[in-house]
Amino acid sequence: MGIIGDTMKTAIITGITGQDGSYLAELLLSKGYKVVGLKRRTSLLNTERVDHLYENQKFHMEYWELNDIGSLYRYINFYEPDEFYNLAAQSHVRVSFDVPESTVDAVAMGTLRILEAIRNTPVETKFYQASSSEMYGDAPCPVTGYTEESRMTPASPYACAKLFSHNLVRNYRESYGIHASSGILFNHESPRRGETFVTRKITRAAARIKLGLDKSFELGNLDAKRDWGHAKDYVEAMWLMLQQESPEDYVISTGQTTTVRDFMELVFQHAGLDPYEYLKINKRLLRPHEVPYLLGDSSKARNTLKWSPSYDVKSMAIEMYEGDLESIKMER
Ligand code: NAP
Ligand code: F7E
Repeated sequence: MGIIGDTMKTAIITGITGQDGSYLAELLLSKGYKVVGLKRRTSLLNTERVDHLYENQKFHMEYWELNDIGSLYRYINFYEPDEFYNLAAQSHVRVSFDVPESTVDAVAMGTLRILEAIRNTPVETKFYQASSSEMYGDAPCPVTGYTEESRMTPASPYACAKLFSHNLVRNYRESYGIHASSGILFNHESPRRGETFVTRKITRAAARIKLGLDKSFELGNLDAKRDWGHAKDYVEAMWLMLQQESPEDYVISTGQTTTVRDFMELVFQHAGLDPYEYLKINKRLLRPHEVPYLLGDSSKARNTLKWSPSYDVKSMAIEMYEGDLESIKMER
């Protein structure tokens, strides 16, 4: 009889060095999985988010890139994964306007390459695709939030490529019977969030100003609204999707939306600071096409997966600020 923490399952995770990859690896290892993380070669190691996992005998790392087909077949044949989580991507929306070709190749063609490898190897592998709320773009939002059925009008190269992959997952599921699911995840953050995403920019800026290290910080559009959740909660939903008998797509969100301005004020107020004494608006941080409003309706995931978030935006923001304050103090 299988018990929690004693599964014989193997999972491959792409994007292991990223925010979500690290939390998902922790979750799966705690359930007893063998976890194989796929990482691209970088001139600096870039494994800070997973360094603490190396001592676990069930954690393995292999080199790979989203455009490397041969290695995919090799790892799938060798490790025979029960589950494959595709989290790798050039995930910065603003940057995707600067480097559209490599972003689209990695996000769109990268997914196609993995699905083809799963289809053409004799290994039964369940597949998870990291879809995104950016796919809705500026489509009209229902009062209760976007659902799995809402219209999608992506507004960046990143979002167009994610929508291509999203459609491809459905197509491979229907055409070849692959257990492939997409999680339409709304923004999720954590102390491990990349430093150029707006929440982490704000919590780091507040911490550095609090410690007297900086006298100002820059932002772009303060009016955009996002449905912000915590990455730890969201990787749980990824795993739940692959435990279902039939593969389907699910919106994962908190159901609460907040402006960048309100998020900034919340963090600075917690720090005992007035943000407007330090804030500079930099037009270079605006996007050629902004997504103004995102709110998700995750009723399907709540009902079917029995998933619900444990953090709200305030508890998450405070955890991020306190995390930054501590780590900057330690660095000093
Ligand atoms: P992240 O922190 O930016 O991590 C992205 C990962 O992809 C990193 O491990 C990165 O490697 C890897 N990667 C990028 N380009 C690659 C390439 N060409 N070949 C191989 N690996 C490559 O992103 P995240 O926040 O964890 O998000 C995980 C996934 O969910 C992404 O697909 C993202 O688009 C999607 N998503 C995120 C959110 C969110 O709010 N966080 C919401 C919806 C969907 P390096 O460390 O070497 O750069
Ligand atoms: O921007 C505004 C910006 O870069 C949020 C990715 O994980 O979530 C993320 O994409 C909002 C936007 O995240 C700055 O204009 C203002 O309206 O933190 P962000 P994002 O673009 O929503 C989705 C779901 C993903 O799938 C992506 O992978 O904040 N904003 N001032 C700013 N944004 C940034 N980055 N920097 C600023 O200075």
